[in-house]
Amino acid sequence: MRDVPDQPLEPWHPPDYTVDADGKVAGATPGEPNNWGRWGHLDQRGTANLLTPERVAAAARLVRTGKRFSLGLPLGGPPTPGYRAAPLHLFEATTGDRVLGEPGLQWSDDVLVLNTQASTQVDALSHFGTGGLLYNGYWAGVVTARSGARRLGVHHLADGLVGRAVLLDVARHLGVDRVDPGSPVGPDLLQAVVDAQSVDVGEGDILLVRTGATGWWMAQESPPAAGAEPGLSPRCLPWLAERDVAMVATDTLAVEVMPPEAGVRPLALHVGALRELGLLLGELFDLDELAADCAADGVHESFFVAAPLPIVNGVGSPINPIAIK
Ligand code: UVW
Repeated sequence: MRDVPDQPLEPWHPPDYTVDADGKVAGATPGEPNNWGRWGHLDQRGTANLLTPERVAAAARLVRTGKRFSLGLPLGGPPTPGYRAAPLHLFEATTGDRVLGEPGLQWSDDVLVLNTQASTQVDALSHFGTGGLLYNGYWAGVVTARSGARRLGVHHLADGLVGRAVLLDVARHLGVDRVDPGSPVGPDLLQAVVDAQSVDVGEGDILLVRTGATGWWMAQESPPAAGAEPGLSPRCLPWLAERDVAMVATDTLAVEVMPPEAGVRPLALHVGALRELGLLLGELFDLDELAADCAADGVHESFFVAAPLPIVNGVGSPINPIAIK
């Protein structure tokens, strides 16, 4: 066999911190702004705590016409934006096979092998950290290949992401089909869209920010590999924290602008949202149909329902979010 050179190794220093029996790093401090400790020392739900029964009931009262919009991309069929493998969809014991073979009862099963981040999805708070730390001071080592997310798993969100959604149509506001790839949406632009649409954004809201990216991608005959895409600048984090929103979802792969702005660490918004604020992130939302309806009737708020799968210790879940107007 030919010589195989050893891969270079990074030096590794044993951690100089202590992890307590709760899976938390003793004495860990968050960056700013943050929600560590706000819902308790052992909280694993972050801003899902803002989706209170009162807010859910108030959001349900927004329903006027009963029109429903699925914000989920098709699973299978056309390729989904991104670099993750398409779902593997297998059929077992199908009706047709039973008709073609021995007559009798007909029934079908199917099996889906799906990267939970590969299509429309919510990130669990265990999905992302930095410096060995996750939301609320949990140690990043609580997530292992053997056991999954032993803290901050997506099953903690299984009672649903339900509340008032507000669509902020950045692309329409700018008069473009899609915001340019690599172009950041900063807090001033978010506020300009809020003002132009005459909507309010407040505590516990679910923000749906449309850039046009997914619609553009899905319309391509030969979809390009994932690369640059528009998205939120990490400069939006204080704006989001001040308004105390429960979730931010976009029609992009990463919510945040890719590549990052000059001088900004990659995935800084993921860190600021998931690790510091416990702020739920939704990705690859298909917002075009809802946006067209909002533009037509001038109503940008809706009742929003999405049910993460109760995947024990999962770091994310596919969802089919529904907006009801
Ligand atoms: C990464 O790309 C690592 O995460 P996400 O799918 O949340 O953007």
